[in-house]
Amino acid sequence: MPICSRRNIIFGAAAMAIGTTLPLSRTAAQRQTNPLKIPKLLEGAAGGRRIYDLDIAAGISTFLPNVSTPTLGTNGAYLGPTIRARAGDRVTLRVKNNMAEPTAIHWHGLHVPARFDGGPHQVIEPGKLWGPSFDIKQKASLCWYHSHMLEQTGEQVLRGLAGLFLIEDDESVALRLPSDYGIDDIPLIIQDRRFNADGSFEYMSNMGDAEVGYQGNVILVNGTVIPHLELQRQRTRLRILNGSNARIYMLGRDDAADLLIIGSDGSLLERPVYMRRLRLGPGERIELLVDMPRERTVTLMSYPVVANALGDNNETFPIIELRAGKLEPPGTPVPQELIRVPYWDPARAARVRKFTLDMSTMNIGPMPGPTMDNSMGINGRSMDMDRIDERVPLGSLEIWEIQNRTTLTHPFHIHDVQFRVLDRDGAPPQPHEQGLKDTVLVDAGSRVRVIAEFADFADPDHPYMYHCHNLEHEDAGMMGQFVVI
Ligand SMILES: [Cu+2]
Repeated sequence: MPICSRRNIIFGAAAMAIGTTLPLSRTAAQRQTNPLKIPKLLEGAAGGRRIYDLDIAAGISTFLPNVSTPTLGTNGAYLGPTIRARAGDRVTLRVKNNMAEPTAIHWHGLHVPARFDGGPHQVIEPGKLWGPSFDIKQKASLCWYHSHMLEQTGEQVLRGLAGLFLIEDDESVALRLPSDYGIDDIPLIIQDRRFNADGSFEYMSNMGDAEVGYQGNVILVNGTVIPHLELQRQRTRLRILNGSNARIYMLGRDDAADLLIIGSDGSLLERPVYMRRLRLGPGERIELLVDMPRERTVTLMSYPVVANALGDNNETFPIIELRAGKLEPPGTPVPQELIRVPYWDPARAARVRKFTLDMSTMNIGPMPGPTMDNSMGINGRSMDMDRIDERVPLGSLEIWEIQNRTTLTHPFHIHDVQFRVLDRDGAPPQPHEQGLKDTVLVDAGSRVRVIAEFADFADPDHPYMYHCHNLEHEDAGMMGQFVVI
């Protein structure tokens, strides 16, 4: 499939549908902001086993004034509650599928047995209940859950099947970071959407969706269009998930201040780092602290991504406005030491496992793959539910080397483990990428090495996935399966 120039066409069509001319940026007439919606917090029953009830159903949501949008949601019309648990907890998730279609719900970032991982093999048929039970055995982290239905992940996530999964541990609690959920501990699920004239989400209506991945022209944060947040405490923690199907954001503040970053996907950082701009790919998470001086407004923005890959996000637009009134200053300074991030010596790795990301239309050089029956694949092969691609010995420490042979940037995600990024084309990872991670951006033509230990859960019959977290790429076959044996 050739690449066509479609951005203007699409923006024009969508603009007509929602009655604006420049949806991503905001004109003076669109200064009207909406209070940020906060997903409900689910903590399960206290003591013993924590039980979380998740009811998935179709619903109707209102994102734009007087426009009804058919959506999917968990315990509500769109997105789902924030699940919170603590390391050491035994949890049971009772996932009921009240939709007319099958789904699968994956615990992204969680270290759990493969049969409870919620990948494409754990289908929940309509009307059925799925009840995985497992122990939380990992560090404090900002995880999430979302549809992982084979070839329908992009569409089901787009329609609303996603939510956050927060994990705390003794270390994170002792740091006394802001943790009053919805008060000074604020989730931000950033997504982009396009709307049809009838109010439904527009999806897969052009070649760009299928090749580059879905790019919307309206930003939603927790399902809120043009949101603002009235800060209640001067020091506020923002837990940010890029829950978009394919859009990469370059986050930054609209004032001169740096972002104060304290956490990545799977852990806190060793110490806070300050960065002017931070690139966040689909599936990646970041934790920020905002220490807002009194009576000011700061806007968290997305700025142009400068990686020179096709489909890069080159626009400048607001994500959310943060407003501070008269607030009490925090009584304590920001801790300068956070945690020890696990370190694995690359010299001890049992092997280097190599992966190439391939697209039939956008590869640099020839396509060597034997069975790329679909337009995208890994190591020349498209996803096949009946084929185990990799067998990883239980307890082994491995380096996974991901080579991107295409002209697009891909977010690479590995189930089961939290890894450390060793290097990107030989250079150390960015400061905000130096905590534990499960998803990493691999730039066009570049190579990323990560290191992980496959310490638990041997099971020859149930595979874990590794895949591109650009959901349109995943659905088109850029995914593979590994078992721990
Ligand atoms: Cu991809």
